[in-house]
Amino acid sequence: MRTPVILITGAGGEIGHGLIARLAGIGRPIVTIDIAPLEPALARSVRREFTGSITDKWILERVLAEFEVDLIFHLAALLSTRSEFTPITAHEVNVEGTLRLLEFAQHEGESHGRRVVFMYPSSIAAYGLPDLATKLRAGSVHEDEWNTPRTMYGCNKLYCEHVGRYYARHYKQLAADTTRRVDFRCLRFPGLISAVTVPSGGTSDYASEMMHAAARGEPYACFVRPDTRIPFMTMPDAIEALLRLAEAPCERLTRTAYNLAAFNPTAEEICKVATTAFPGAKVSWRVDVKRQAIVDSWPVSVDDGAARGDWGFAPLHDFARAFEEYLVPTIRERYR
Ligand code: AKB
Repeated sequence: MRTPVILITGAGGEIGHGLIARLAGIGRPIVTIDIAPLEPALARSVRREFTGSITDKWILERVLAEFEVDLIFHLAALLSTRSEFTPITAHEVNVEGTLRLLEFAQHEGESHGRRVVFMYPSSIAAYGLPDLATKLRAGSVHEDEWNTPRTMYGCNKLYCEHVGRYYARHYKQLAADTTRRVDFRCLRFPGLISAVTVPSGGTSDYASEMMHAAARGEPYACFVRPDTRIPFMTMPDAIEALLRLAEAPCERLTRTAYNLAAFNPTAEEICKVATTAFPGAKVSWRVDVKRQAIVDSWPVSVDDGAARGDWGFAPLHDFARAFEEYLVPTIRERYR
């Protein structure tokens, strides 16, 4: 009998870094897929590494042939800013890649006679408020409000939330001999800030970029206005949320997609913390109107009552603790 493994796609990205480090401590075997080879430190914690695109059919066929997968973290995606430059590629990776992986999960479940938990990080990009005045008036938004994304990435994420729900609840409903094997669970992440990695290709990246540049003593030109406000969360809280939802009893879950919220500072508030913690920091404001329009379509905050009620989501870091206890000391140490 084969030992069930965890499959992580997009394993070399920001979430993958934190997740692999955390899972390595639990001792479950991990198999990864990423477009590039993993850093040696990450690769050491992994049983088997496949290098290639999630859209390459043969990679999933090899995983299917060689491993019994019972838990998937599907992290591979092109983020919001990058997707606007290459929308067709974004659709291929973000939608077709996800569809292939859902089908892979169904086949894995059929081969091994079990449900496969499919963890899917969605995003606040699934929302699209039409203008700044509406955004400010809307306040904290519920999962089912304002689902009219402005970006290709947001459209991709929202659509895949629905396709995942289809696999989990209605897959081949007219075929009498089909058992649904995919247990799809999705988190709508806010902007994530990590002390150990710097994001690329996203539109919430300004928060991380500002902190890391400040610690390196490099000037930073922020691409959004100082009053820009969207929700954020620390990477350790995001990883904990992924693991907690993955383990939650199925009967407790009333939805397939959950909002998460931790804190929602303005860019100016982040700048104050950065310049106080790193007195050499030089932040200026050079607004990119197109990226500004994207963050202006994302909510000020989200209602995460369902996540708290159904599976006990409880982030450790509010704004003060995120910076005082995690970001500032860890980033300072990193660049010392
Ligand atoms: C992005 O900016 O594209 C991502 C996200 C909010 O999903 N960080």
